[in-house]
Formats: sequence, structure tokens, C-alpha cells
Amino acid sequence: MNRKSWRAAAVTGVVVAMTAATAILWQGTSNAASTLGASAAERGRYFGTAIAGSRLSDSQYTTIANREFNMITAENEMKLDATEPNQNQFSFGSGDQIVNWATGNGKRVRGHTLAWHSQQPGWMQRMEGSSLRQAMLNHVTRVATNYRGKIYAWDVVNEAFADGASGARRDSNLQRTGNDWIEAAFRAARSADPNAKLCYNDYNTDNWSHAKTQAVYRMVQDFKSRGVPIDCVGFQAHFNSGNPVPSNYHTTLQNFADLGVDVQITELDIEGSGSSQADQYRGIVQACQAVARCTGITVWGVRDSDSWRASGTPLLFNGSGQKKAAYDAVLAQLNTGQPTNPSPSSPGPSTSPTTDPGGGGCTATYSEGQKWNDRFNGQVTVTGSSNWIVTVTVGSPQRITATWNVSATWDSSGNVMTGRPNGNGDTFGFTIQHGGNWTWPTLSCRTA
Ligand code: 9MR
Repeated sequence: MNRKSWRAAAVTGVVVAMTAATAILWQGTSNAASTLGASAAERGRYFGTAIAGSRLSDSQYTTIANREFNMITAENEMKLDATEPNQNQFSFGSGDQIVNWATGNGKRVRGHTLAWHSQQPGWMQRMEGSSLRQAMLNHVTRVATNYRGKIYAWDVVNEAFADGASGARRDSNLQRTGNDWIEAAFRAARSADPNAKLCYNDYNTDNWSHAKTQAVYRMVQDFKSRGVPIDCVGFQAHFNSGNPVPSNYHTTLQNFADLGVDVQITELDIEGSGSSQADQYRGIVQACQAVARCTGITVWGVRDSDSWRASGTPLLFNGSGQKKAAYDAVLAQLNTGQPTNPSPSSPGPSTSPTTDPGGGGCTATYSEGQKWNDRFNGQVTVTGSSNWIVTVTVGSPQRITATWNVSATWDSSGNVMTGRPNGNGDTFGFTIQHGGNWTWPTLSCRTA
């Protein structure tokens, strides 16, 4: 339903009926979830974190990251200096390590970033003009091609606008190749990976009245009107006392979404502590929940000690890996959410009920959950044993991208999930990114 007919429906009262139906459906499927990723996924969004490859050997770090988050951004490993250290010599090992960790644990990946004035390799820093333009486009193409099919959304261009009141583009060697460098990068990224969402990502774009926010808004508006392939806008959301969460944050997100793009909070951290920090985090989650096209939130690191500005203790876990007040506030706020993302205009067919025959001493029954354009939720109820092992097999090109109330492991293909109880009863759920295949998964149940 487009916005006009949505409004028309509201006038005729259809909305009231639909809302009631949704509420009834929701009562049947929604429990307060116990992790950020699960709570967000049950309600149609993701909750992510940035991962540093160097910390993947720290088991406290990976335990928290694996438990709480279902979207992963490489903090530095997919940037230009990491992926093309010498011109035309690409290096994907560090980025692959993070992508493999994420997909091996049933999580999706945000790609960060293809074109940026910062963290360029030395050879690129020394380039200008048409040779730089060509090198940039080659970089976008090669990196996006390498990760084709594995990236949910790419930060195609990062931080291209100046701070302050000018509303101008940031001066950089890329900008000096011509004002159309940004749209050229988006077109190259679309050709290389047609299924990834393509985002423009920036900071200091949170306050609707700031010149930088307005300038980015006008660029996105212009891109949409001319058919430049842009799907989303990332709001980095690095806050501190000098740059607090603005009271018009929701307005900013909504206005961008109204241009016809998804909005995502991509690098959230808020310096501070205690209830003041917790309140600001809650406000951000609330603002995202209030915008149907706000598809997810990523925090920029796991523990305070992992942060790029550790002394500001800006994250949700302290240096010992314990949940902070800010964590509790975020989880509680996520748990209040309703599934507000747009449902598909032509949802896939409902397959006939999938029930394991129960030969293994237990029976697993599938029921359908919410559907969105790119994904759907499913739920499995096990009877006959509380000590079950359920395998869930999805068909190509489906991926399970989030789970809740289950302890999950994956086979090497990523198509077969083995689930065991995680202490939350005998009903669990998952999100399937369907890639056009709406078929329900196959289930089998045995006792442990
Ligand atoms: O967190 C990143 C830090 O480890 C790097 O040293 C730094 C180098 O520029 O980049 C940090 O991440 C930045 C992100 O890529 C873009 N937005 C701002 C982030 C914080 O500086």
C-alpha cells in the first residue's frame, strides 16, 4: 500500500480493522525476547554490531557478539586500505574472516565501505583526476563483486559532506574528480551486486535543522528523482555531550524514509553512563521503531573497551562484558515494538503445513509468522520431548538470518540449522531472507 492509499484507508476505517488483526496475530507470536537481535528480529528489524577481526579470538567478545547481534559490520577490514593495499592487488582475507564468522553464525553483513576520503591506501591518497575516478570505480566494482550475494547493505559512499553550516560537499581527492563521483560509485555498486541495498552513510546528519542533514537530504531526493540507484541512508549516530541525541531525531529519520529509502542507524554509540546514557539509547530505539522504513540499528562495538573511544564508555556492555543500564533500556524498548515494516504487496504462497512425522521421539510443527518484502519469520513448536534436536533445512537461495529461543549451529552450506533448547521452552523462531523463494523449510526432530 502506498502512502496515499494508506491515508485513504485510514479515512475509511480499514486501518482500524487491520491494526486489530495485527494485534491478535501478534499476541500469538510475540514474547519478550531476551537478546537484542532476537527481539529486533521478531519485530522485523535487525540489531547489529561492528566486529574487529583482531578480537575474534577473545571468547568473551565472541560469546556476547554471537548471542546478542544478528547484523555484523567489519569495523575496519573492508575499508579501502584493507581491501586494495596496492593498486589492483586486492586483499580480502581480513574481510572474509568477518563475513565467514557472521554467516557461519546465521547473521547478515553490512558492507563498510566502498568509497571514502579517509583510510585510503597510500597509492590512492596520491591520486587525483580521471585516473583516481577510474581507480575508485574499479575498487567499487571489484570489492562489491567479491562479496556479491553476501552483503545485506553496502555503505557505498561514506562521509562525503562537510561539517558546519555550508551544506557543501567535503573537499577530498574524490570530490575533486567531479561532483558526480557519488552517483558513479552507486551505479558501479549496483552493477556489481544487484541484490545488495546501497546506502549513503554519514555522521552529524541526525539533527533535521542542521545544514549537513539538509544537504544530504537534497542529494538523496535528487538521486531518487533521477533514478540513481540508492536504497538506504545510514545515520552513524556517534553522540556525546557536545553532540547529544537531538529531540527531532524521529523527524529526520521519517523525512528521509519519505523519500523512498530505508534508513538505518549504522554506528551508534553514546558517551556517558547510567540512566542518562540509558535514556538516550532508549530514545534512539524509539525513534527507529516509529519509522516503518527504519530497518535496523547497529552499535559501533561490543564492550566499552572495544570502542574507538573507549574512555567515553559509549556502548551497551562494560569492559568486563556485563550488561549496562543502557543495554536494559534498549532491550526493554525493543520488546515493546510492533511489526511495523511494510508487508509485501504480493507475499509468497503459504506452503502446506510442515510437520515432522515424529519418528525421532518428538514432533516439530512449523507455523507462519510475519512476512516482509525480502524475508519472513517462521516459528517451530516441539512436542513429545523437551530434550529435542530439530534440524531446519531451507532451500536455495534462502538464508536463516536470525533466530530466537534456540541454540543454533549450522552446516557448512549454511542451509541446515541444528537447533537445541536454550532454556526458553519448546517454541523457537527464525527469520528467513527468501531471495524470491517463499517455500517453508523442512523440519525433522529427534531426542538428544
Ligand atoms: O572504529 C574505527 C576505528 O577503529 C578506526 O581507527 C577509524 C579510522 O578512521 O575508523 C573507525 O570507524 C569509523 C567508521 O569507519 C566511519 N565513521 C566513523 C567511525 C569512528 O571513527
